[in-house]
Amino acid sequence: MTPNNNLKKLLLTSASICLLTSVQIQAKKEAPPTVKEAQAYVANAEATIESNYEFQAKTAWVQANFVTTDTNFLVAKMGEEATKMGVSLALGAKKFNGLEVDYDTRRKLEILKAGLTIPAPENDELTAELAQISANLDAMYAKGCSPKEECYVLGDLSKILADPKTSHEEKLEAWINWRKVSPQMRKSYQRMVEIANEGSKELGFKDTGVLWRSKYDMPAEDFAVEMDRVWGQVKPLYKSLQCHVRAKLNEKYGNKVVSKKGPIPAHLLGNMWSQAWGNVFPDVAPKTSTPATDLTARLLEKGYTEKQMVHTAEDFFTSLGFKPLPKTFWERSLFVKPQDRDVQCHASAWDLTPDDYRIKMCIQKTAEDFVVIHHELGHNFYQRAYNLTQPMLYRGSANDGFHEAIGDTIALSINDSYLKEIGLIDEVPDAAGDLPYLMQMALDKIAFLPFSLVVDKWRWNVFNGEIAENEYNKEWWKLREEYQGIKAPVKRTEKHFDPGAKYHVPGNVPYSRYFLAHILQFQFHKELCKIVGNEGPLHRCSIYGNKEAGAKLNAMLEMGASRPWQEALETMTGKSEMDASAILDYFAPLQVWLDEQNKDRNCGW
Ligand code: X8Z
Ligand code: ZN
Repeated sequence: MTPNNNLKKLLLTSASICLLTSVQIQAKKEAPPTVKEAQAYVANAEATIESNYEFQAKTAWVQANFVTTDTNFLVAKMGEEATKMGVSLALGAKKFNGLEVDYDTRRKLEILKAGLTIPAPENDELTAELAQISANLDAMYAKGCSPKEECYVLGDLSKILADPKTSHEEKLEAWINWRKVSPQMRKSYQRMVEIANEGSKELGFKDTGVLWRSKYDMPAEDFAVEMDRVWGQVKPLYKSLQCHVRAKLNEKYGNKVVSKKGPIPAHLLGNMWSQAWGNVFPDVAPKTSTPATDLTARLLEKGYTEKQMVHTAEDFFTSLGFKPLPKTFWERSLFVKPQDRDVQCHASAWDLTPDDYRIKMCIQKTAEDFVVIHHELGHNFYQRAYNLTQPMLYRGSANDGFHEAIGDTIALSINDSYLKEIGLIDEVPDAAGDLPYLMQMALDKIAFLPFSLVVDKWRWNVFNGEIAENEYNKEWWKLREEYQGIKAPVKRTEKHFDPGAKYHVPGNVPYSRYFLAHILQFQFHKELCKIVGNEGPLHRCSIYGNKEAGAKLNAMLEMGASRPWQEALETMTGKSEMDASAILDYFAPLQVWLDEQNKDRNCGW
């Protein structure tokens, strides 16, 4: 189901066999474990997970497509049983700690131990309470209502923020309104943290943040250092971008609204969370003789429907040699927001059986959503590649960042040469169009990086107790200011719970994966572009139609989670290290331009 990894599969595992497993474990408690027992344990765990997966995925699918009190009830029940199962499997796997076993058995035991995202302790009441809280948080976000039952449509509010022509007052109102849905999550969130931490401790992790960081084939402490190392590589580019955007927004709105110094007010960056800034492009774009292609306008002019946008994305994958998605994908996916019911509109990709793939998305006919469609299909093609080749516990990505990177890697080829090839534009603009294109990309890809760090730095510190409940919001904005150089446009207090207004917080989806993905996708793109024989700049390279590039990509996808991610990366790029030099190469011409623009400005905040 949604963000697609082993962990979700464990969450989707049911109770009946769970009991059997724990009984077996208890019966064998006395004797020291043997290699044979470890192997049998793993085989049993895989069978258990597999036999329950479909039922649980379908329960979750129905709830996400029909958010009602009844489906919430069902999903809470299912979550409760799934967590029990995951905890039981993890505790059972722990029993084999220190035992020397073959590579696959060891790897699978480790996957079982760190499989859950929000574990409960071995206690029925607490497990039930946790499942109820998780389901409620998720539903609160999907419904988008304040405690006074004023309800908001995120898509509509987002349009106000995205439109450069709406006033800053209108933007502020939209920004504030969406944040009325989250204060009611606060108490539940705090309780969830308490219970999940207790669960994590029982599994042998200091807190839930440590659990999250220990899924990367390296010690948890090293992972945080690795993230900071890579952020250090790209930070100068981000600072230049922030500096230029702030100067341009200052020109547009005046000193009273945007100061020339200090952080930028968060409602003016074209996005509800100021996470991707592509919508302020018209205000900050380099003025060159050749304007950038307006893809949204082209899609509208050509009369693209939502479904056609998905077909075009699928065609990119098939052009690389991937088989088309099954017929059921088209019959069962959700592409358009229904008018008559609540759905969880946050886009997601699902694998319900090894031949049932779907996306669920409230598509808007914009360039932004055209890219998100590629993102989602990347999940589906990854899922199918490993579902057909790997055993249950390896049916996931090399790490969660890889899953998030595949569709985005494909979408890096959505440039003018590709758009001409598929008839969306008639002529490829000359090189003068490159800077605007790079600016458009940087507003989305570079602006995103510090945001993706903030979301998990905040949660890591909540889980380890450094951020107490009475400073949730203050600390959120402190991190937003420190890393992103943005600030809340109006006073926020501890009555608010602004992290909860971002899907992944109530949804408990770890966010570091997107940081990793934004770095990795440029590494992948660079390598694939070598294969297609690209000799020009990276932003002009499209891998569309190249079967050799597709085969290279597929080789990595088929590995699933069977090897450490460093090896998967090596298969693809020849190097086992995450490295921001590809993203820096890509944006090198923009960095030069930004330096020139910023030379008389006071950058930093
Ligand atoms: O949540 C998503 C995808 C589903 S995995 C739509 N993304 C993050 C977000 O929307 O915040 C993609 C980029 C970042
Ligand atoms: Zn995704």
